Amino acid sequence: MTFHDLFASKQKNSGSNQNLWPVLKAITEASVQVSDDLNRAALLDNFLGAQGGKNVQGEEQQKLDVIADVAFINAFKNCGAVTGIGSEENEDFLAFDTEKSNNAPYVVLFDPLDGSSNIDVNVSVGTIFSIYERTSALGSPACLKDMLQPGNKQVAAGYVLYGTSTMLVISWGAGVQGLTLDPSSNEFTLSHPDMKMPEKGRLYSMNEGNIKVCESGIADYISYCQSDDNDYNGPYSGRYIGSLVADFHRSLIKGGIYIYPDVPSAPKGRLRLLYECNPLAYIAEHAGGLATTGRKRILDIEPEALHERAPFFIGSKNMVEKAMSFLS
Ligand code: AHM
Ligand code: MG
Repeated sequence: MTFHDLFASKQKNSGSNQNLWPVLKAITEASVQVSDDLNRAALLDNFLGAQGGKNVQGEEQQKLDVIADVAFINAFKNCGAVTGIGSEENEDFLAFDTEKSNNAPYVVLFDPLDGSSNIDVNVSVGTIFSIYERTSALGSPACLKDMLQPGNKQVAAGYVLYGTSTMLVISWGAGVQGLTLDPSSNEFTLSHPDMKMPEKGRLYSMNEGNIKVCESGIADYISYCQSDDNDYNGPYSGRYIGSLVADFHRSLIKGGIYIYPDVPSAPKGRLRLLYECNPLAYIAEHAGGLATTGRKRILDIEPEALHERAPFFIGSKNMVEKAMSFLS
């Protein structure tokens, strides 16, 4: 079943978000282009390596970060249903501010290419996106308030994983659907209907280089995972790709936990609330999983800034609850 047919069949029953399709179509079009760029990057001039600039968070931008950012911005601008966007790669949000876009109902927050330190080494990366209805009046340009909504207001969210195949995992409130890109037709086709995250698992995912500098409860939880004295009576397996989308996708399918706590080099956590934590938290919860800061639900945080960060514990419900029980 194609993405369009899937969306149409689910909408028939719910009737909500009727105008969402152009936004979802824009995501598929840009991600097909990015997928193609990633596949051929090493063969093309000027696709691999650093761009030579830093983004607003002081991180080195890769050429493909910028190429992906432009692809998604253009797709959203042209789709007619998005009034403005916020992106990891741009300091300020962008109001498209045309007559048509000022009357468009949605804003999108996104990380165009997550895990970009993995591009040059041919390891999976992803795009993460979050869609909201605007709060400002139709007829006006998008404003910052449209962007700073809590995750519990998302109307759709998801990610594209550029892995051994390219997959779109998405929810618009009707379960979590996984679609695989068929390269022969460039169509996303339903491959993983109604995805559910196992309630528990035996895989943990964390940059363990940070274990000695984060709060002691985290080291205690990781020791629990590694001990004979846990719910499996033997060590879990550690798995860390360093691409959030890929690490999360594994947990979604097999069961597991991903942790990025606050650390001295990132005192509020490394991951960005609006376009990394919220969309994945939305997917996790719709699949039966859990996402918290270690202390509170991610989706209930009232954001204050476009690029704000949060500590992130996400994955199988029982595992996240267990990890949280180690924090004082
Ligand atoms: P990015 O958006 O600049 O790629 O940063 C986010 C990435 C995540 O994909 C990944 O989980 C994390 O940063 C890795 O951080 P670290 O290298 O500190 O383990
Ligand atoms: Mg990112």
